[in-house]
Amino acid sequence: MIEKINRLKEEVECATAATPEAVEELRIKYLSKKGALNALMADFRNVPAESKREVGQKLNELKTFVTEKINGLKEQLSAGSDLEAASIDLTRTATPFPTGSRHPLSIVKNDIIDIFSRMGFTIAEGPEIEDDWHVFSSLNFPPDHPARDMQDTFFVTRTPVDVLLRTHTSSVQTRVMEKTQPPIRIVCPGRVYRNEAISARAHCFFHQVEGLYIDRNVSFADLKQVLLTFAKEMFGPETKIRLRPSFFPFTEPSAEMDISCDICGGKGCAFCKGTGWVEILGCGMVDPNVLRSCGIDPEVYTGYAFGMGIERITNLKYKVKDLRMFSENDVRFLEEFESAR
Ligand code: 2NL
Repeated sequence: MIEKINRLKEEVECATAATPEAVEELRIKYLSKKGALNALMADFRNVPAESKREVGQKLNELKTFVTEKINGLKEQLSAGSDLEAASIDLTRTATPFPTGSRHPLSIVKNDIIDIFSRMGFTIAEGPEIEDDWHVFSSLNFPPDHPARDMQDTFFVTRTPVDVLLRTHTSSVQTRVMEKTQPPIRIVCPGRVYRNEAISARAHCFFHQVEGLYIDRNVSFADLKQVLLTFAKEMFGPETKIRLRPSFFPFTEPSAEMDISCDICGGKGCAFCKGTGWVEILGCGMVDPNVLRSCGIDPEVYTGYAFGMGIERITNLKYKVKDLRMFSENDVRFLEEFESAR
């Protein structure tokens, strides 16, 4: 019996197969019901009791050996066919494929963030779907302020509480103020929503970067210096700034900032409507009511904030005439801007 087992093992050891059919033949010959291995198993009954242990073990080993051998042959063959399928010319030049380009709003957003990062600001982000408190109430909007109107704001639900699409990224800043004590120095980029009819000059969503700096002894002069640095970095070292008094519910005093028109250099042209100046952002000292609402003591801390539309800055830099271009995804427009790689 042992001899038979050894012979069969040798036989299988030498077996080869060039095709899947040949492997299958081997499998049938050795492993099927009527195969050589089962024949040996049947003989096992006649093995004397004292040899059963040794012979049984050998038989089991043989079965494992044959199974592995046949599986091995199968694998060899399929690897071979993969190789054949992969016999492509690796020296051929690759087919070029378009890599796409960075969206102009992303380019400008990143430029703005880079400039403020170099001045020590970090980035904060928050949800686009917001509640009334973080978008309006905490920011000193009176209950009857027109911005809270259905005409201006997209509401998701009005009961039991107002849930809405944020109309500015200030809600990110109120969330940060609620969670952290000063010093706070952040910029908040993001998409905001307004209930407006879409035209060349207005859209129902646009993008903003707002900034906030709160610490002891922060003054309007600090704000002015940071914004002058931003304007020169963004639009060139010759750029001048001008601040005009304005009003926002969340800042007091408030101002709007113009930069010298970079088309006519300040002499006056159609772009700046003859004034030599173009408006780029709003800013001011954070209203004490806002600080108090967010758990920051206005007797100890002061701060400034500013906000700008990324579309507006992009229009100034790249002279895009129609706001709708930014959301149409027309590749002929998008390809005008720097490559993404
Ligand atoms: C604009 C004007 C502005 C702010 C945004 C702000 C945020 C907090 C507190 C106080 Cl949490 N102010 N943000 C301040 C002044 C102006 O944006 O025209 N944006 C496009």
